Amino acid sequence: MSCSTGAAMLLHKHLTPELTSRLEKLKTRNGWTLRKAMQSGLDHEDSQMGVYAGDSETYALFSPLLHPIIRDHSGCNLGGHTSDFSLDGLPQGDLDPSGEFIISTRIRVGRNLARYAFPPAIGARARAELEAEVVQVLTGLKGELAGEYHPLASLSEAQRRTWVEQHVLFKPGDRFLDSAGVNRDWPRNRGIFHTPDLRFIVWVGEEDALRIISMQPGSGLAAVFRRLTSALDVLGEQLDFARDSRLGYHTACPTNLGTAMRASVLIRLPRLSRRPDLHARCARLGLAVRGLHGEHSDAEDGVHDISNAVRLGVTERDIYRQLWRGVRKLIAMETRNGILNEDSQDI
Ligand code: DAR
Repeated sequence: MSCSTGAAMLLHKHLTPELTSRLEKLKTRNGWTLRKAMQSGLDHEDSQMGVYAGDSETYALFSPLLHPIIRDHSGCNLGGHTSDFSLDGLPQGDLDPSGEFIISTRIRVGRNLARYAFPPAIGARARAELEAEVVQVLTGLKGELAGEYHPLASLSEAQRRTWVEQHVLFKPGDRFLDSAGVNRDWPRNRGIFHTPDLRFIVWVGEEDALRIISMQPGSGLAAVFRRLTSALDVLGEQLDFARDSRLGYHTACPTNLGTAMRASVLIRLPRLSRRPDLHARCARLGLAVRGLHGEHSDAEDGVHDISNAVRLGVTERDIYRQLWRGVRKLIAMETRNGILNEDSQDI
């Protein structure tokens, strides 16, 4: 299914006075209301969506508003979402064997637990219970996934700063997340699980209950994908992830619904970076461009974070294939100084 992406702040576009009067008195079992859902959009006119979910029930109770917003943003008709982690028949060698372009590869998924409120709405006691349940499972992981958990409050400021600079650890939520309530009781019952080689990491209590991350230096996209798939198989057997057959995995932000997967490379594109059409070229390849320090950051020295633009209405296999093909084309364009365009047949 192809998905186009939508326009600017969607809350104002889709919230009518009739919908407001119809929804404003409703409340989920976790106390999430229409006002709380849209507080971030009310506080920040530059929001893309302007809404956050406090729990799975949010997507059902406020569907008259949220479903049009989600359709608009994702370009999908919400007819059904399926998962497919298979790589059979897809290229699995190194995307950039010479290492001239790709600095590192990272794939993350967001997950929330079905019986807890999501970070915007969760209370202090429930956040402590969720952390304890998740840490018990994480610390039981074996083999290449074995590691240790560190509550944020236990980290020295030097260790915290080092890991944040290395993009290993998360910071307090940005102004959008702060308005949505994600930073309440910070840093209590948030933490990071990691393997000794920092190639498998789990953030506990960031924007979603879990951000499950596989990453490594270089361009081994298949190895990163397989490590994540293995982890999700084990974690999914022990943790009840919030999801349904229409929206896929439920996330606090509707932009992450579906696969909740962002597969990315940090890549040097010094020649393409000087061209005004890099973002447009990437968009036509189904890719999004971020700066060196993730969302809302700028590129530095021609280094960009390139990732899949769509998460809903596609499978994890689709995302792998799209990133693979898109990055190969960008590298070909870079080596020919952008002379080729993305639908050229000889790249
Ligand atoms: N700032 C929110 C969410 C944008 C997507 N980024 C996330 N989920 N981290 C907005 O509606 O603009």
